[in-house]
Amino acid sequence: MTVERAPKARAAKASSYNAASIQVLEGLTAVRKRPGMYIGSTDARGLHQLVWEVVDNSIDEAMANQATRIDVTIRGDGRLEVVDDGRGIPVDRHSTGKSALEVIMTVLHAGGKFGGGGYKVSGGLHGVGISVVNALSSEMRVEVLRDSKLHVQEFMRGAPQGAVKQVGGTAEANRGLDPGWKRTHGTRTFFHPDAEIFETMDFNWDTISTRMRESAYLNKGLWIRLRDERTDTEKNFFFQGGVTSFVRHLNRRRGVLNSRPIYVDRLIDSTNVEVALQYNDAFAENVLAFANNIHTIDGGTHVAGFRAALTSSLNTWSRKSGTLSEKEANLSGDDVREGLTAVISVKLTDPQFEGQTKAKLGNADIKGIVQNAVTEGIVQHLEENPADGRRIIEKCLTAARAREAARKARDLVIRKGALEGMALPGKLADCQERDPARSELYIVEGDSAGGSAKQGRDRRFQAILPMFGKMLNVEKARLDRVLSSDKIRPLVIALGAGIGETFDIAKLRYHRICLLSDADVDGAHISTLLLTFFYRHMPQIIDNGYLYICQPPLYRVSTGKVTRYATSEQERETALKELSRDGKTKNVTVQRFKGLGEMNADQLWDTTMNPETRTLLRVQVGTAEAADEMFSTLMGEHVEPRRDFIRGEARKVRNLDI
Ligand code: 0RA
Repeated sequence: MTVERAPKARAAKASSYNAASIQVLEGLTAVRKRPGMYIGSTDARGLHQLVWEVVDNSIDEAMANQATRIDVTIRGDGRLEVVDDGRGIPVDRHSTGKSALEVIMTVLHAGGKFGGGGYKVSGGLHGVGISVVNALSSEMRVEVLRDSKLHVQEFMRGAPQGAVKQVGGTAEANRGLDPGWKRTHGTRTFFHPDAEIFETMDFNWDTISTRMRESAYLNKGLWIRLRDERTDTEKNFFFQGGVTSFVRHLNRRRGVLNSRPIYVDRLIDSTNVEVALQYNDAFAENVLAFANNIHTIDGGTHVAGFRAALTSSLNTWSRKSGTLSEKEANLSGDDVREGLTAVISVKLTDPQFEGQTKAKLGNADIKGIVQNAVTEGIVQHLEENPADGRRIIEKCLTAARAREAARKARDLVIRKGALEGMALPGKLADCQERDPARSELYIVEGDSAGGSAKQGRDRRFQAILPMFGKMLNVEKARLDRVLSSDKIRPLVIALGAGIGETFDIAKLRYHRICLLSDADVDGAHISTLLLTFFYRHMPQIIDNGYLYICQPPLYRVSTGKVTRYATSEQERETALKELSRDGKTKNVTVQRFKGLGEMNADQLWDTTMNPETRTLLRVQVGTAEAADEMFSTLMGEHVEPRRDFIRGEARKVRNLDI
């Protein structure tokens, strides 16, 4: 690892101001040299991380009850603007002789806010600091309105272009803002990401909009306005219902059991617990948990408290109301979570984030606090709405019976030894390699394509599993049906890692699982079904980045001597021009592959399977909500929302069909 060093011997003897400056530059230079260490990557994800860094600071002000509104604007000139009516970044002189503003903008991790009263965010995923945004922006401008004075400081690639200046008052600070918004204090930030750093400079409306919507749900009463000057669009997010609105939104394309979500909003000691839950008529569990607005994807004590409350209060209520007879066994945790959509949001003064990803809440006392609040909320709701209770318990009982059936089906398969990998399916052409890290499985649609793939592959490390015929829609099916499907069972056996509660990623036989299907509607449909299967039943495979989609070509453009393959019409045109230009022979032929079956073994190898030349798309799941929504809409029971979704969001569907 190389680290650029400032001339430290001299720096130590220089004045403290210079020493401090050099340290500052060292810090920001480190960020510019290794941006990935601070924002994860320099692709679209990293670019948007800059947006979250700035907006999260404003949201922290809202969480501390200091800000009521945030305006985010994607400017036509490539800058992003964020305005809030929070306290404003402090501008007074700091012990280093610089303004607090300059320190916050130029020193890594100089957060240090919320001395008292508010919820601070410590050790979480977010909060590498606004100075990181500054270091990675070709230009940044911060305007602070405090005590009716407007203070401005500008930066280039992290370096201040002069000290903070006082340049006016309230009128100047609010110039260009919504005329109805008369701020008396707040922060306004503009930044232009540095083109030397980022692979893309394109702020994505959908990405930012989804995140702003989520932030508005988690901070009820906060108004977030998002605008895009490039397209002249605007969206406003404001949810008086808080996480109740969030849950309704998540379930909006599904049939629901309790039309009014069960809602809890309690302040206990200094911890705020806000929870909403609503059952739908599908099977998946969708519980989103947040601590101080941070999405705790690995759960933690708040989720543990919620689960304990749900299981025990539903059992208690169902016994008391007679919905569950004395003879019947208690409902299990799994039974009460089928078809459950819930959002858990806790706000606490000193959150401890644990685990490798720091995405798990560790504060032990939160479990009991959440458990008490949620128990009380559920009991009260069911007493007031017994019909909701009966529908929910009925659903849990169905889940319990189905689980029993699934267990029997699974035991049957396990007894046969199949899931242990002892009897690999006959259709599988396995590879010689035994190290999963070097083994690839191609799941190929259609028998003839399967044949070409078997001939064309490198059998040392590539295995082929052909699949054909109608595949089961796993979104609609429970594990017992999934396991008895003769399309899915060979796949589960070939993968070797089991399924459901017994799934063990360590036993997975291939670390590259490649979906290969025709580039047409049917192919896309099969890919979608397989993606849904992996997402619902083996999400760890996606999480580990083991799932890929192949990119077979659509066209072959050839002069007889030279051959080019194209995966789009644009590529076909380019290849055609290129070959007609240098080709002295005039006969350029264009062949359109209608399906994989039309390619011979060599062509399939050259274009799609050869690691040297192929393109594989790695499947990534964006936010859990987005993925869940997409799958439930595309594969679920309700036709209407699917039609609306496909019409309204054709772009997302295309992404899914890749
Ligand atoms: C440090 C201390 C305080 C607020 C902030 C930073 C702050 C930062 C940003 C970034 C965007 N908007 C912001 N709003 C506030 C607390 C100030 C105080 O106690 O007066």
